[in-house]
Amino acid sequence: MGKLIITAAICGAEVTKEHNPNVPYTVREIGIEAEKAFLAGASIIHLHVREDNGKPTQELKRFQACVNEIKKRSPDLIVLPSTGGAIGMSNEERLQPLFINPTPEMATLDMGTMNFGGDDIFVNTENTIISFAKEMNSRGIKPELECFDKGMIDMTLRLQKKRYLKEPMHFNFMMGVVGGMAATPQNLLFLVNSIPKGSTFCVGGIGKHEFPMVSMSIALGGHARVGFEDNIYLSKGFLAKSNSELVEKVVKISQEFGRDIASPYEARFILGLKS
Ligand code: KMH
Ligand code: ZN
Repeated sequence: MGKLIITAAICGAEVTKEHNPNVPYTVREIGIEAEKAFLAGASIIHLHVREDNGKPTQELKRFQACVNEIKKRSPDLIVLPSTGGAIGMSNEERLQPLFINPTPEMATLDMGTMNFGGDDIFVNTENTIISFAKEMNSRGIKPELECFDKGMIDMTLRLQKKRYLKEPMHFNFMMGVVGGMAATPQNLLFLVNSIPKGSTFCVGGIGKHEFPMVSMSIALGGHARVGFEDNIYLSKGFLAKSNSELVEKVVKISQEFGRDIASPYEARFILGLKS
């Protein structure tokens, strides 16, 4: 089996220091968390950014400052900014990280609208997805296709047929979001069996589902996403002190499965990124 790419989703838009005081907000905190995750084995940082008070923002200036800080500390890392942002943001707000300089190698592309707990709706209409895909294509940015249920894979396949998405495609299956697909082995197998041959995939799970889902992905030849965006606990009742502890845990699991960890250089090769 090929090497494992580890993505660290270090910050997210929803989790706060009230949930875990180690969630990074400031530019410096984000840079340090990314560096620690890199040193532990992550090759991709899935990036959301915050104002110093923790408020999620998609402001280009803030993204640029955070990317500069990350690249200053860990130049090899692949930075994969979010175009999902936070619930309620406009499409224009959400697209700003595509204008980071130099142009990001990858960015998230959320493949459908869904409930997101309580009264929240994460809106991604077909036209929104197409317009985001066009923006990414025109800048040579490889989308990471965020699928929270099977219908989002079907949307992906439709848009790929219409040539809005290029092959080989890279999927991220987020399991266990309230409003998305439950984090069960059967559901994950269904998703993995539904994507075209030659695609790559990564798996993340919310809360207690993070490590079981990631372990399944490792066994199935997929890649792994961990981080405070999805889960703040290292184990039941024990808050992680840093995203790097979550990355270290995946590294151990992967080694038990006999899979080595990809460096950022190797991750670029696996994902077909030009660099
Ligand atoms: N914060 C969620 C509403 C992404 O990064 O593209 C959306 C999200 C997905 O986190
Ligand atoms: Zn995200």
